[in-house]
Amino acid sequence: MSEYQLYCFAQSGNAYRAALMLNLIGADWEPVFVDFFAKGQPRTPEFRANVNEMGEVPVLVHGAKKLSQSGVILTYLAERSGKFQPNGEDERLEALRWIIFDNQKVNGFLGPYRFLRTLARPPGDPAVLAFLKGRLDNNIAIVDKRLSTQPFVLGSRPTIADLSLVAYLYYPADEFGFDIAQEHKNIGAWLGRMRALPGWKHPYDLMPGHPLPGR
Ligand SMILES: N[C@@H](CCC(=O)N[C@@H](CS)C(=O)NCC(=O)O)C(=O)O
Repeated sequence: MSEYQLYCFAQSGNAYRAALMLNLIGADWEPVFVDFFAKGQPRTPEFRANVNEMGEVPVLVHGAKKLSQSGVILTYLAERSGKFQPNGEDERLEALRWIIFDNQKVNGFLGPYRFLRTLARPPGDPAVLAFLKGRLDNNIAIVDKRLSTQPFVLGSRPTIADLSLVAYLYYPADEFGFDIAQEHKNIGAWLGRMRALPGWKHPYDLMPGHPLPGR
């Protein structure tokens, strides 16, 4: 058995953060497929009792430890590996600030937007999509501005703040109906820098479950 197991599925950008981090630090890890689309597995009593009471992926298993929330998983892996770690108190707090902003306002809206637009059956209410898109345009522009003066979120080197913020940004533009990298040039360039890191892989190549059967 590998050292780490990651409960995940290919369409989950939240899980991608953890999967990408594991790959970039060269960890010995394996995915554990969670069938969200056909079985609604994270919503089952079994999953909540045995894997994560919050009913979510990602969940990282490391020996007796079972961690959820991608920000917690990223922090744990950074501390263990010494890689992508913010240095000192100021950087640690700054990384946490961007991870929370990302979870709530950037990928926290982008994930549901893509899900309701492209993956949900039936698709989401257009009024909900319009609300999310309006918030997204504003919040993605904040990240783009941040990246206009420095190559990575905290400065000159990539950290867990970058790994959090890339969550949904490598999925195909047609799943969103707009091209984030094209519309936001600083984000586009930054995604290129992240893609160049040794061990980078696309979410559909890193986690099981793509393509969805029958789609
Ligand atoms: N803030 C969480 C978000 C996790 C999350 O929302 N995961 C989704 C998959 S992308 C999930 O498991 N949803 C289960 C459900 O909606 O039933 C994190 O960063 O780990």
